[in-house]
Amino acid sequence: MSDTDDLFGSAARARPATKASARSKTPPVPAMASDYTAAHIEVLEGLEPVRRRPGMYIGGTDSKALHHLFAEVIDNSMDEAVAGHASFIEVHLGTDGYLTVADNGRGIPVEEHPKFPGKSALEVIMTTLHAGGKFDSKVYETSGGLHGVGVSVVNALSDHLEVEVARNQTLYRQTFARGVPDGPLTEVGRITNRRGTRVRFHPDAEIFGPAARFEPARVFRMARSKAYLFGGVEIRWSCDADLLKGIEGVPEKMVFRFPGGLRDYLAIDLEGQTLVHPDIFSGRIQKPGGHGSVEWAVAWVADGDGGIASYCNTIPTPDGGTHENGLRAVLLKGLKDHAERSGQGKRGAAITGDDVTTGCAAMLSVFVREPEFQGQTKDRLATTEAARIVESALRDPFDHWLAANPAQASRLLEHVIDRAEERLRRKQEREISRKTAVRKLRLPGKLADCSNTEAAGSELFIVEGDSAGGSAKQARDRKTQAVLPLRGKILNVASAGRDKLAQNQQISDLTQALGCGTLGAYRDTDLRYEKVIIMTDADVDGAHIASLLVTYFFRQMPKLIEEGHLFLAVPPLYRITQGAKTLYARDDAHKDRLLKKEFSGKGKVDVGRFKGLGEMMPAQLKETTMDPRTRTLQRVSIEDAERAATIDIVERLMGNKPEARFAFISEHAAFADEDLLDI
Ligand code: 0RA
Repeated sequence: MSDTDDLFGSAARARPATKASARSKTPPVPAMASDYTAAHIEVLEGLEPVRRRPGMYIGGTDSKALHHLFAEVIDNSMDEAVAGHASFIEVHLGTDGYLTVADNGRGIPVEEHPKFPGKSALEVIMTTLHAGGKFDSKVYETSGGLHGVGVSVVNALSDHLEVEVARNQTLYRQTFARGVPDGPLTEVGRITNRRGTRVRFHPDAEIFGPAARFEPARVFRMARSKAYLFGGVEIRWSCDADLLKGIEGVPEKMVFRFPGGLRDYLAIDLEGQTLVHPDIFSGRIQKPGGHGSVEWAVAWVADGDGGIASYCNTIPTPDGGTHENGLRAVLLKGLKDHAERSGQGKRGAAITGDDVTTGCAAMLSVFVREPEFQGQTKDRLATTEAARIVESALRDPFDHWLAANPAQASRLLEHVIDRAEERLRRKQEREISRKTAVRKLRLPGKLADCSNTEAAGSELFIVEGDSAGGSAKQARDRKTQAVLPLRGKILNVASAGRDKLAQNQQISDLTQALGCGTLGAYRDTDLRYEKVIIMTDADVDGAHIASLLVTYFFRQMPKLIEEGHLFLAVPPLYRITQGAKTLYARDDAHKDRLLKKEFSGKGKVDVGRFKGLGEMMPAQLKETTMDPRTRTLQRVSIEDAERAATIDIVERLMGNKPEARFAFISEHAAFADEDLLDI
């Protein structure tokens, strides 16, 4: 339409507001700034709620809310452009923190507002809540403004805002501070080379905090998205160079123009990527008034994840929502139907929505009335109607697209079925590996493991009998010490055959607890403990069990001994008490030495002999045998083990003198110095 002639034809209406008012029967608008006191109060009352509760209008006072101001201002210009009145929009971000949005549209009307005598329409729009859309719904219907709260909110939350309108070959200007006019709308002069509206504003630090700044990259992306969401509108971006230091991907100047809308943007975005099919599936269903409109562009990339970028009323919805669900559903249904039609129904049945959308690069834009957003950041569309709108809009076009390109449709179907089969295969693999992991980690039920998962610093106590096992479990440091009780005598490894060995519960418990494997399969790195400590009673049976165990290690995992991991605990045989003094002796010789050296003739000396570990109090067991600070450990050398493994030694150990065991060990053990502490 020929806007200028129609709208600015009347010379009278082309005059500034003051003169226009003079011509009308309403009182003139005051011309002096000082006369604006009344207006101040009125405006303050009108916009005060916005300043008092900004969150109610722009969703908060954080960076997202701050950038919402930009959306609000550019949306007004977008409306003008979408309506065909403006052909470009300029966006400029300055080092001074001001953001400028200008268009070459009709310009905000400057004439006296019919409902506010003496005030220009511009001033009413800038200072009255909700005045933007309601000014004259026939002429001024918002598109992006579907969600708009009006430019007056931006005005209220800016410490300074300036509007310039080039209209009727005249340039007008009005400035505001926190929503209050600094003075009336003034006529700056004649202008013939320009028309339209220019809004320049600076967000109020009182509202957004002293550090609040527009982020160049964010404003850049928002401006660009407006350009592809309203294909054909040209947006000219510029930003002061100083603001772009250290910021990548944001140029000082750039012109956005996507005549093909989302399709054009997606094509540029996917440049250099291989598509499964050559043609982007795209379309647009436009409803009068914008409500219920949908635009989409969809492609599948051969490698890579793709991704869906969706918008509702030009607001990005990075967390998806109902509109994306609608897209997923319609693509899934379309492909499954196509599989059916092409005799692939069975394979197609396995396809899920995720199979269709992984590798799918899509842009989706919907317009609905009063959209509802959900989630912490309100980044997900909740309006159920949107799913239906998208589905019904895309159903036929997608079927047609598939039918019209049989070759690429079958390539796409193959690709999606591949995804489904790959997903099922992976799921199967995961299940198998979980099972093996469980098997690998399955520990014997009797094992009281330590909480430390590292081998370094961990110890396993192999304990004879359940009662000693119980004491040991109480005496241990559960962080670093594990306890495995073995019931009764373990199998004589020397005489047992392979099969018998494998079937023996005690042996298999032990092997599992150690985790390192046996013989050729032994892996020192898989050993779950740094020290393996055999802890048996200081009697004949205990000695026998110890020698059987040492023999087992010697035969099945000699490396464990060679690497110095195997130890014998040295529990005491005697407790000697005199008054408050208690000492423990590990054998007869030790007892005699202690009695001579440590105990005087004064008072009764009591010498008690432990029958077994189970007889000791946990605290005693801890102090005498398990606590690294007070215990004695004997490291078993490979030579010791070799001797233990020979029958005659075993017989000797099985003899009636338990002390012989210690004599044997003392003779042959390679002591670990750090552990050698006399009790
Ligand atoms: C109301 C009516 C008309 C235009 C506008 C508002 C308008 C607002 C903005 C905001 C930014 N740029 C804008 N451009 C136009 C048209 C009716 C008329 O000209 O009388």
